[in-house]
Amino acid sequence: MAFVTLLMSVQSTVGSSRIEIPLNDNWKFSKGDFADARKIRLNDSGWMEVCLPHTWNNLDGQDGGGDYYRGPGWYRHNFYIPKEYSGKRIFVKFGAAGMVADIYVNDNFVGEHRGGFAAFVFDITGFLNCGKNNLIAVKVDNSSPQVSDKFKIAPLSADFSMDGGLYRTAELIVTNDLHISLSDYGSPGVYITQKTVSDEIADISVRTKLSNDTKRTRNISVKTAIYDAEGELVKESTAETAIGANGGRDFTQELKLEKPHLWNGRIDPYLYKVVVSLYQNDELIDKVEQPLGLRYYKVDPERGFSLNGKPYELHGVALHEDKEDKGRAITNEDRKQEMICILDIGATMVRFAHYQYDQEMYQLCDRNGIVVWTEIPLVNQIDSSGTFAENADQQLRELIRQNYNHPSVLFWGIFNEILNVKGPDPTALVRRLNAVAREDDSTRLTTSAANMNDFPPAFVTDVLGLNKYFGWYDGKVQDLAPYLDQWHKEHPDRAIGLSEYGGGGSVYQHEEDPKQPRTDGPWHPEEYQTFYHEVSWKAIESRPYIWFSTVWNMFDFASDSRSEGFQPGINDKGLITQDHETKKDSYYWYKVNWSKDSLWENPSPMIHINSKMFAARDTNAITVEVYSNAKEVELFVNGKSGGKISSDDHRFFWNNVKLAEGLNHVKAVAIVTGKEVLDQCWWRRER
Ligand code: GCB
Repeated sequence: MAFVTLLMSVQSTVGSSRIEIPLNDNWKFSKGDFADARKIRLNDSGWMEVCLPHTWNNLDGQDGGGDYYRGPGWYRHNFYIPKEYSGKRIFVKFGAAGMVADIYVNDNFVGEHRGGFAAFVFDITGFLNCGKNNLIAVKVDNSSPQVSDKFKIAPLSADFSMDGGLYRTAELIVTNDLHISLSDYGSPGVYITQKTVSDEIADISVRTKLSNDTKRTRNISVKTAIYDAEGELVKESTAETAIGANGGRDFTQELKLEKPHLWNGRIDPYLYKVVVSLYQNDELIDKVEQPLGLRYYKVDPERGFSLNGKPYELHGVALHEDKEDKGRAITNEDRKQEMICILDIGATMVRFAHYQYDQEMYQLCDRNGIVVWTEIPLVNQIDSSGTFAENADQQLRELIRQNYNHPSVLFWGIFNEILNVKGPDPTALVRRLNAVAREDDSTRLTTSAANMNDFPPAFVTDVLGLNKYFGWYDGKVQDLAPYLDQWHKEHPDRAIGLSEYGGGGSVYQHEEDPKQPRTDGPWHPEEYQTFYHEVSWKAIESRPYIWFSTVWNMFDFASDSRSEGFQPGINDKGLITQDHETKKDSYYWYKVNWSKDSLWENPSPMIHINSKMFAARDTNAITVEVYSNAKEVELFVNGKSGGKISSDDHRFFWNNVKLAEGLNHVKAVAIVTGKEVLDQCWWRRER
């Protein structure tokens, strides 16, 4: 298959711009280390056939015990390179490899990449044979940091399974020998800087990294064009330049747009497109397209966040790249489904915890107007070595350079709870990383997520978020509101947001009037999670100084060393189950609140009966709770009205509702903007 794909694509591309050839099918994989795995002649017929994305921890990383396989695994792929490609540059790009990857082509060592979440690219031209079959062999290793210094990179410890493997897609990129660089920390080689943006004008500079892999100085012309959402050219700049032999240079073009159409979050996620094209003697030799969303924003300690000069409430969810039985090897289809949930719940923001995500996810956020906080995996613990710091620098530069052009990204996260495991003072490292972020991108804000009060490193970043679990890990859920007020009072100049808050809940465990459960115990009733979020959201909503809030977490996720709640190996704080199928009641609590937002002129009507999966009841008189954005809701039990009630906080309660022995049909009905909406369920009274 791969053979045919390569042959067909070559005809349309030789002599013109770059081509990208997916490298996802027909891989051979074997877990473990093998001395000859890089060798062309190795007989790998007994190896497993896999496609990318692939991880070896999709099952053992989610089954509890903290004993999932951490070690080496090898991938091999044979591919044919047509003769016509000689004289071209050929690169291999991996979306990510968890955690350390060594690349070999035709038995030659090409290079190593350390860090489990960023894309990386190697120029493999010199190792390939055109007109012949070639072998790429990749050793991927997710050994724990205790094994050797090579693995002492962030994250050293974390509450998620650190899946190994080539868990994103891969491709070959074929360019001419004059091209836009692919060698700058995996970036697209084009950096669009929004120097100033207002409703009146946008001052944009586009810096392109040019590469000349030939032995003489070459003259080229660089055309940078901006197209609007309809594909009409709106601005263009063309200039000639020379690039020295075997070298590269940055080339910057300035463009101005009057009365720009702004990227306005979920209200209007308007995107332009920037296309940088290189020409030599009027022939197109390379081209890169990038999104452009023009926006300006501010975080104010008193008034919170504003987008394009207007208050804009940032509320949403934190995520992980994970899904039941797939681990981190999720597909773009999975990501689209995630985005459907993110939009449906009414989120305006996501926090990509705790590492860099796949490009598709950033693109989905660009297109749908979701504001992104994205961060490096500096989680829980640090190491004092210089190599650890250098690798953290590298991971941060990769994060920034690979995502520089995404309009949805507004915040670069530097760390999360770095002293959870006792270690060296992290302040110097945080200062260093903050400086790296500013150097690479002076237009966005740096941020951090801290769980300790007055934690000095959290005052290094431009803004910050607090991870607070009152009513779960400590205190009562009602403690959140006074805590926030006190913090705000003590730090009037510092904007405060909530980067994490949440509690576990299982759709298989239910309790009327739930008590606060033991967090590390086996009983996490859904009803307590619901109560937790009702109280927490009310505290957040009524405090306009809070600049953002992200629930921990949108989905239950794999954390193999956890042993609590309904299922070992899972962190169950999601608003949706780990298979991404079942929405918990707390999901609907946010949906009803977030869809009433002023952003949505006509929120879609909604009604939801809570505790639907609490199907077996052992009392005959129960309390029924319904969420709706209607003013009034009527409840019916077995066809008989239980009364119409009104509410001004979307929660409707019927106390002392009597269930008959056996199966009961329960229905809630309301009228929202002239439309009838209903929800129903069946509950069985056991005795
Ligand atoms: C946190 C961590 C996050 C955990 C979460 C939890 O504070 O930042 O990685 O998963 O708490 O569920 O305990």
